[in-house]
Amino acid sequence: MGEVLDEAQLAAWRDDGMVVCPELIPAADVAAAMTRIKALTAERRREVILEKDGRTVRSLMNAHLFDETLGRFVRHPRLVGGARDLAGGEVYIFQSIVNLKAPFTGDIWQWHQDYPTYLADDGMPTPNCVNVLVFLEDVCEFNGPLMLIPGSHRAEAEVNEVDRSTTSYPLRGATAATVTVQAGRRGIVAPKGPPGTVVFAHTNIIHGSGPNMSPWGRTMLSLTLNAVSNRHTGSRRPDWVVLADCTPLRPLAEGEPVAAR
Ligand SMILES: O=C(O)CCC(=O)C(=O)O
Repeated sequence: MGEVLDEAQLAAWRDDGMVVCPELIPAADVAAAMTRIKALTAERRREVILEKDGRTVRSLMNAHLFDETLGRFVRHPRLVGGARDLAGGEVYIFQSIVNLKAPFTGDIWQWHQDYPTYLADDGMPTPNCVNVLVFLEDVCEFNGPLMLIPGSHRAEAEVNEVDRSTTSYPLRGATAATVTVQAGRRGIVAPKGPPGTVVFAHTNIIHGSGPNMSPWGRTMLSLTLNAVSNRHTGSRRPDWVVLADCTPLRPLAEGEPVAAR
C-alpha cells in the first residue's frame, strides 16, 4: 500500500505501465483549474501553443510557474502522492502541459513514447518518471481520448527523428512497425471518464490520440513528475518548455482547496 495507490494499482503499474484512478481529484479543484486555463489561453503568450491552423489553442506550457491556482493544482496530494508511490520516492516537476484538444479542430498526438525525447534531448538517465494525466473535462470516445498500449513500457525506447511536420508540436514519434507489434500483444485502451479522473502513465509507454471531431472539448493536464534520484542533467530544449529546477515537490495538505485565495 502506498500513499495513494493500493497493491492492485501498484501491480497494474508494473504489468501495464499505467493505472487509471476514476475521479481522484474533487470537482471543485478541477473547476478552479479550468477557470484559470480559460483565462490564460485567451492571452497570446509564448507558453500558449497553437495548432497548425494558427488559431486553435493546442497547449499551455508550464502554467504552474506563473499562475497561483495552477501552481497549487500541481501540488495536489493525490497527484504528488500517486507519483511518489510509482517513482519510489521524492519527485519534482519536469514539465507540465495542458492539452486542450479543442472541439472540431483539436489535432492529433502521434503515437510516441515520452522517454526517448527525455533521454536524447533532456539528459534523463532512466524512465523512472511518471506522466500524470488529469482529465479536466469529460473524456469520451468522441473527443479524441488518450490511447495507450498496455505493457509497451517494456519496449525499447526508440530514439527516432523529431517529427516537426505532422502537428505544431515537435516530438519523436513511434514507428508504425513498433505500434503494430506492441498493439498486437495486448491491444489498445482509451480510458474514459468524468473530470477529475487520473491516468498515471509510465514515460516509456506508447500512447497518442486522434483528432477531436466532436463539439466537446477534451482538456487534459499532462504533468510529468520525475524521481529526484533520476534528475535530468541538462536539457537542450528551452527552459520554458523543460524546467531545470529539480527541487522536490511539496504537496498541499489533503482537503486544502486548490483555488488561490
Ligand atoms: O493529450 C494527449 O492526447 C496526448 C498527451 C501526450 O502525448 C503526453 O502527455 O505525452
